[in-house]
Amino acid sequence: MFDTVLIANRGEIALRVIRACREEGLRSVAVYSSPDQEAPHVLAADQAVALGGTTPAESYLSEGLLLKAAADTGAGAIHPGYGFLAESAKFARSVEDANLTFIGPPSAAIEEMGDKPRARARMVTAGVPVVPGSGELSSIASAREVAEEIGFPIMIKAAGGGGGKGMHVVQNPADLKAAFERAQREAEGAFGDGRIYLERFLLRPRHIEIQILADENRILHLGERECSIQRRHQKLIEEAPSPCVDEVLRERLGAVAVQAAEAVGYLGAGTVEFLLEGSDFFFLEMNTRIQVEHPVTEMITGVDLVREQLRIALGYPALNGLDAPSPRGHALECRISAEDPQKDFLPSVGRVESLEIPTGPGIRWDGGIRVGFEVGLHYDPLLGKLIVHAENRAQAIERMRVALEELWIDGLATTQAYHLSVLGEEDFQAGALSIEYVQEHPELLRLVPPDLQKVAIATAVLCENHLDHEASLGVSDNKKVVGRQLSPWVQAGREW
Ligand code: MV4
Repeated sequence: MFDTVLIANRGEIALRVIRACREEGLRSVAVYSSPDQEAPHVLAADQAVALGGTTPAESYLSEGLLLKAAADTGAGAIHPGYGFLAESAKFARSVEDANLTFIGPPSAAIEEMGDKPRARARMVTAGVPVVPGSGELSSIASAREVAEEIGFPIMIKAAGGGGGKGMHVVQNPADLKAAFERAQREAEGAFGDGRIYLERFLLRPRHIEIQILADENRILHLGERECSIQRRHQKLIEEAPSPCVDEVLRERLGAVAVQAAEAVGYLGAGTVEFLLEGSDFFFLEMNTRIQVEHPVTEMITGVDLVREQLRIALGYPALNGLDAPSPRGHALECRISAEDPQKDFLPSVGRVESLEIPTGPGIRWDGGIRVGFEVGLHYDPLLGKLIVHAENRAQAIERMRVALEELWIDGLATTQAYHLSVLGEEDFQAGALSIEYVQEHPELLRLVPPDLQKVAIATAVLCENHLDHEASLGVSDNKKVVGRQLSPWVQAGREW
């Protein structure tokens, strides 16, 4: 049992966990690096411990410092958030060995899912469909044998990879030897583990994932999230439900996801990823953590997934023993990150000069920034997530558009405007999605305004004109127009 949780993370997810702790009556302890001295999560937590250091390795990845901070503050549990140490079986084991609660699955389940060919073999045993492919490949000859059997193109993957790292597509038999050798070399270099395996390469699949919750007695699923809109393995927009999953497919996916979690003795919140090709689906990997996009599931189910993580760790039954609620309406999430779509999504840096967060029915902002905060290059560029919920997908798109037009982050380039162009695009509106969507729609980049400063100036001019106009009408005598009355996006017009 524990009454204090150390949060081994920063940014929006640290704030998200702090709030859930508060609702659950738990004390929260933040940790921070030198550049994060005044970060929002430090101010929000009940207590904060300086780790020192600048790089992640010196701070949020330093297992020794984190365990010491937990001991020093009487924290009985550690929540790893996502990224950093969230999927380190070794860290989870250290936490367990220190007699602390790791808020996540047992370290053995992390380990099992972290080794991809081992996870594949497990899934086959558990009756979970996997992409046709091989086990660990010991030679080019064995690779050739499997490849000829399943047919080209194939994809060579690193056993220790995942999340898009260490993958190589091979189009034809002539390229197999070179690709095999390169994949092995790169896997050894990147993961210190040269083991590789291969799968049939799926063409234009969709990325669908199932949220599960597991307590000591049962495992339940909370439906799917559609995560196909991504770029270089970074998701941009997620939604729930998926526009291509009907109730029958949802129950098939859900049942299989539960089987997958059962097979590794799962506990807590987790996500089972699938690739969907037509109506066929294949297990890809399991993410043994809370995910960035968890809010879309929360919005359509009404379940607080982070609080469920805490409660399951405290020994309560998932959902207090109730059945999974049937989903209601539609939710979208746009990740707002400090990246410049005009510069091939190059990370941008700067001080947040002004910040206006949209509000209203069905609008949620999970953010990790405030005015005055310096966004540097040390960490992931995610600034916050704009999430909406509405009765149906079309209304959710409209709600998101209006919310995005209201959001105002001044001081650095963000992905905000790119999201607006996606929302207006017809394939997106029709739900015609695949993991190739962003690549297949290069025109969306040209719809992004070239320079937000210009929009700001245009707004200022419009405000001036507005003031002049009011003055000429004599209506401004007893009131002062300050700032903008409408979103600068709207004022400057939508034709960039
Ligand atoms: C694949 C695939 C096509 N065929 N496997 C990328 C992340 C990692 N989890 C597995 N990934 C893929 N595996 C086969 N057999 C295409 C991808 C893939 C992808 C998957 C999910 C979301 C985005 C993606 C982007 C590019 C490639």
